[in-house]
Amino acid sequence: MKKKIMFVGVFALVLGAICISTSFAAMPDANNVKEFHEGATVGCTVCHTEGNFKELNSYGNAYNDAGRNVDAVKAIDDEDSDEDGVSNYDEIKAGTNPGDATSK
Ligand SMILES: [Ca+2]
Ligand SMILES: [Ca+2]
Repeated sequence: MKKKIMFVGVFALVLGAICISTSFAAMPDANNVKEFHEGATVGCTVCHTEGNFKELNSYGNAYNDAGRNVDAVKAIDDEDSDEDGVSNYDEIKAGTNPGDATSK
Protein backbone atom coordinates (compact mmCIF):
# COMPACT_ATOMS: atom_id res chain seq x y z
CA MET A 1 0.00 0.00 0.00
CA LYS A 2 2.81 2.42 0.90
CA LYS A 3 4.53 1.70 -2.43
CA LYS A 4 1.31 2.48 -4.31
CA ILE A 5 0.86 5.79 -2.47
CA MET A 6 4.52 6.63 -3.06
CA PHE A 7 4.18 5.85 -6.79
CA VAL A 8 1.08 8.04 -7.12
CA GLY A 9 2.86 10.86 -5.28
CA VAL A 10 5.94 10.69 -7.49
CA PHE A 11 3.77 10.47 -10.61
CA ALA A 12 1.82 13.58 -9.53
CA LEU A 13 5.07 15.50 -8.89
CA VAL A 14 6.50 14.56 -12.29
CA LEU A 15 3.23 15.44 -14.06
CA GLY A 16 3.07 18.76 -12.23
CA ALA A 17 6.66 19.59 -13.15
CA ILE A 18 5.96 18.83 -16.82
CA CYS A 19 2.84 21.03 -16.82
CA ILE A 20 4.65 23.92 -15.15
CA SER A 21 7.68 23.71 -17.46
CA THR A 22 5.42 23.57 -20.54
CA SER A 23 3.49 26.65 -19.41
CA PHE A 24 6.59 28.65 -18.62
CA ALA A 25 8.23 27.65 -21.90
CA ALA A 26 5.35 29.18 -23.83
CA MET A 27 5.15 32.44 -21.87
CA PRO A 28 8.16 34.12 -23.53
CA ASP A 29 6.58 33.48 -26.93
CA ALA A 30 3.27 35.05 -25.91
CA ASN A 31 5.22 37.94 -24.37
CA ASN A 32 7.09 38.45 -27.66
CA VAL A 33 3.78 38.89 -29.46
CA LYS A 34 2.46 41.16 -26.69
CA GLU A 35 5.65 43.23 -26.75
CA PHE A 36 5.31 43.95 -30.45
CA HIS A 37 1.52 44.30 -30.37
CA GLU A 38 1.11 46.41 -27.27
CA GLY A 39 -2.18 45.74 -25.51
CA ALA A 40 -2.98 42.60 -27.51
CA THR A 41 -4.56 39.62 -25.81
CA VAL A 42 -2.47 36.57 -26.67
CA GLY A 43 -3.61 33.09 -25.70
CA CYS A 44 -2.04 29.70 -26.36
CA THR A 45 -4.13 29.16 -29.51
CA VAL A 46 -2.46 32.09 -31.30
CA CYS A 47 0.44 29.68 -31.99
CA HIS A 48 -0.96 26.28 -31.05
CA THR A 49 -3.73 24.11 -32.43
CA GLU A 50 -6.92 24.23 -30.36
CA GLY A 51 -6.92 21.31 -27.94
CA ASN A 52 -3.37 20.20 -28.79
CA PHE A 53 -0.77 22.50 -27.36
CA LYS A 54 2.06 20.30 -28.61
CA GLU A 55 1.10 21.11 -32.22
CA LEU A 56 1.78 24.49 -33.85
CA ASN A 57 -0.76 26.10 -36.16
CA SER A 58 0.27 27.98 -39.33
CA TYR A 59 1.07 31.19 -37.42
CA GLY A 60 3.06 29.25 -34.81
CA ASN A 61 5.07 27.54 -37.55
CA ALA A 62 5.77 30.87 -39.30
CA TYR A 63 6.83 32.46 -35.98
CA ASN A 64 9.05 29.48 -35.20
CA ASP A 65 10.63 29.49 -38.68
CA ALA A 66 11.28 33.25 -38.46
CA GLY A 67 13.36 32.86 -35.30
CA ARG A 68 10.86 32.70 -32.41
CA ASN A 69 11.53 36.20 -30.97
CA VAL A 70 10.15 39.74 -31.17
CA ASP A 71 11.83 40.25 -34.57
CA ALA A 72 10.04 37.11 -35.79
CA VAL A 73 6.69 38.64 -34.84
CA LYS A 74 7.60 41.74 -36.84
CA ALA A 75 8.90 39.71 -39.79
CA ILE A 76 5.64 37.78 -40.25
CA ASP A 77 3.28 40.66 -39.45
CA ASP A 78 2.40 41.43 -43.08
CA GLU A 79 1.90 37.74 -43.91
CA ASP A 80 -1.43 35.93 -43.83
CA SER A 81 -0.32 32.69 -42.19
CA ASP A 82 -3.74 31.02 -42.18
CA GLU A 83 -4.70 32.34 -45.66
CA ASP A 84 -8.05 33.77 -44.58
CA GLY A 85 -7.45 37.10 -46.33
CA VAL A 86 -6.55 39.03 -43.17
CA SER A 87 -2.90 39.80 -42.28
CA ASN A 88 -1.36 38.51 -39.08
CA TYR A 89 -1.02 42.13 -37.90
CA ASP A 90 -4.69 42.90 -38.42
CA GLU A 91 -5.77 39.65 -36.78
CA ILE A 92 -3.72 40.18 -33.64
CA LYS A 93 -4.89 43.79 -33.36
CA ALA A 94 -8.52 42.68 -33.84
CA GLY A 95 -8.22 39.77 -31.41
CA THR A 96 -8.88 37.11 -34.05
CA ASN A 97 -6.61 34.12 -34.52
CA PRO A 98 -3.80 34.46 -37.12
CA GLY A 99 -3.39 30.69 -37.16
CA ASP A 100 -7.02 29.73 -37.69
CA ALA A 101 -8.73 30.48 -41.02
CA THR A 102 -12.18 30.15 -39.41
CA SER A 103 -11.33 33.14 -37.18
CA LYS A 104 -11.15 36.52 -38.94
CA1 LIG B 1 -5.03 35.54 -41.52
CA1 LIG C 1 -7.50 33.94 -38.90
